[in-house]
Amino acid sequence: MTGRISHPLTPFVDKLAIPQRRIVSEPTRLVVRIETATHRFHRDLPPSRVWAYDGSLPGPTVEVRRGVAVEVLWENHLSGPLPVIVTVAPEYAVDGVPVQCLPGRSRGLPEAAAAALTGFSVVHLHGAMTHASSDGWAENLAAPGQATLDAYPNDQRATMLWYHDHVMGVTRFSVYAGLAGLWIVRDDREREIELPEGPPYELPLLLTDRNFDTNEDGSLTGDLLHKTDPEVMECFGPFTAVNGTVWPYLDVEPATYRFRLLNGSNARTYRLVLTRDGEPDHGRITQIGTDGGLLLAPVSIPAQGLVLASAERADLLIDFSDLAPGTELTLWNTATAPFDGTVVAPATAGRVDLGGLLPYPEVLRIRVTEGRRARQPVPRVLATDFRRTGRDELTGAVVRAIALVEQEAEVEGAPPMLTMRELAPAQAADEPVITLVEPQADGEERVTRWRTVATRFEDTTTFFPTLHRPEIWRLINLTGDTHPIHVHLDSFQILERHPATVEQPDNGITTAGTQATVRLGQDLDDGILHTLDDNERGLKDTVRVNPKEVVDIVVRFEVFCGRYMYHCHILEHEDHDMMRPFVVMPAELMPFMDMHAGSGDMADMKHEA
Ligand SMILES: [Cu+2]
Repeated sequence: MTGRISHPLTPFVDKLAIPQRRIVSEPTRLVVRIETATHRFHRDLPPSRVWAYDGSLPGPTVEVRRGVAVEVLWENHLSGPLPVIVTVAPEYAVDGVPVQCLPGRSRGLPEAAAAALTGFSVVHLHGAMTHASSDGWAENLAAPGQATLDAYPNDQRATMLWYHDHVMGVTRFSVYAGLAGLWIVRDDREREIELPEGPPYELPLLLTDRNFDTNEDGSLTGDLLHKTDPEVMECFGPFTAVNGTVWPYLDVEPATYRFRLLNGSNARTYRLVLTRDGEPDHGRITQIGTDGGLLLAPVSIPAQGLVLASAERADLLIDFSDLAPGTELTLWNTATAPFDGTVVAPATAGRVDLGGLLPYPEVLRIRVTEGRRARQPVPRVLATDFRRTGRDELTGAVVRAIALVEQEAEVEGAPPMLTMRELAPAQAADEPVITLVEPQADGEERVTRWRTVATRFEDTTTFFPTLHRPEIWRLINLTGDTHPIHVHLDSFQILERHPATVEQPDNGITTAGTQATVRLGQDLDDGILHTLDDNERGLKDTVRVNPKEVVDIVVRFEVFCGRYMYHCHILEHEDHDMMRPFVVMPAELMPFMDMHAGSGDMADMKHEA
């Protein structure tokens, strides 16, 4: 399905807005009001009611030097109801067009439970190294009228973080309502290599997809609409906003710019392609950083385009210095939804795909103007403060395995249940297990069996990583979609991405058990590149796990102990129920921990690497 539907909003007529900056140079306490406000997403739209930090969408960008501690008093002044109409359309398609492609409720009724939400909040600073008490535990809520004081040491690598709401079960609505903002940590290395700092040459770009309700005549009301359909549980909005403006334009001088991108969408993955005169024009883009800060050396973006799933970031240098004033470039999204990792040629940029829930591929128009002509050389060495860990250095490390599992609903017509199932080595042969088959260098196969020890967020904690000790976490995707998995606290390194075949018996997925055979290292002809991209070789806090894939990451918690969480960053998945806790403990306390079922297997797991 590739037909066109009309543009209800004119693309590229509003200027890109830069969120207000809060530059912090010495230890400070900031006060941020979490409040109900109005925001205009496009000049052709009436103002929308939103929830926003300090009344602005996105919230103010906090910019701080490494090691400068910031406390934030998050004051909850929200007033209900939730400024989002939440609805499940009664059918997947109307007149052959999937309803999620369209604005308006498509005959769905507002969901009463969501309409009753009054504005409980909790703030998580994504990617931050904080004490657990300031990490924004999803159940530690502030009601309207209450406030929370959180401490952010900012003693970590320079990078762009983001703060957003994280309320248990309804994060998808409160972030969609507008509760997100950026937080930039800067350090000396960035100044040494003379990276642009601040506007006009350094620009944050926060991408979000949104949908709006319609009047009887089909015109847009401006009311935010979280619409799903009976077949797709995620919300994929048809309109892309950059820093809160739908399809903005940006004027640039013929100079080098630093774009700091974040995908802040609930569920939509972007594959960004820059075109000039209708052709991909990626030679001028150099990626220098990712979620966890600078890469070791600059890299090109992948040939197919820059893929960013929810919560992933990219730090780019883009050189416009060769271009004449009047030149126009366009940033497009070529990723269909739900995203499954399938590669698409960049030449498809600009193409509509209604079946792929991509009615409007526009993202941003860039116009070159008169001005300072200046090309910034890209340093050949970027980060000097980390190196990649090899598998040979991980002998004896604890190995943990997590299966990403979709279970059909027991009630007909209900969406499937998604869980992250924590696994432990299985002793008995008579229980449902995931069998992992791994070819070895000597031609032999290594076979391990894993039973399910936790599936839901409220199940017993089974992950107790030891402070300072590296661990390998294996993410095994048994579903048909890509899941961006985010681990709170320290950034991690992606060790390997393995292609894998998955065989599942009928009824292999039950509420408590998981049965499958997963064979690693197969050559798959499934249109997905099961390899690690160059821009994934830095430090990450969110990793895409594609279908038919096992991704091994190396986690190591270096500073803080306590209770944290990891989860899928598709917010509709995080809310139910792809989220699990873990507890970091110092080695000296481990002998005193009263371990529960599941964690008793740890002794066996230590020899797995
Ligand atoms: Cu997911």
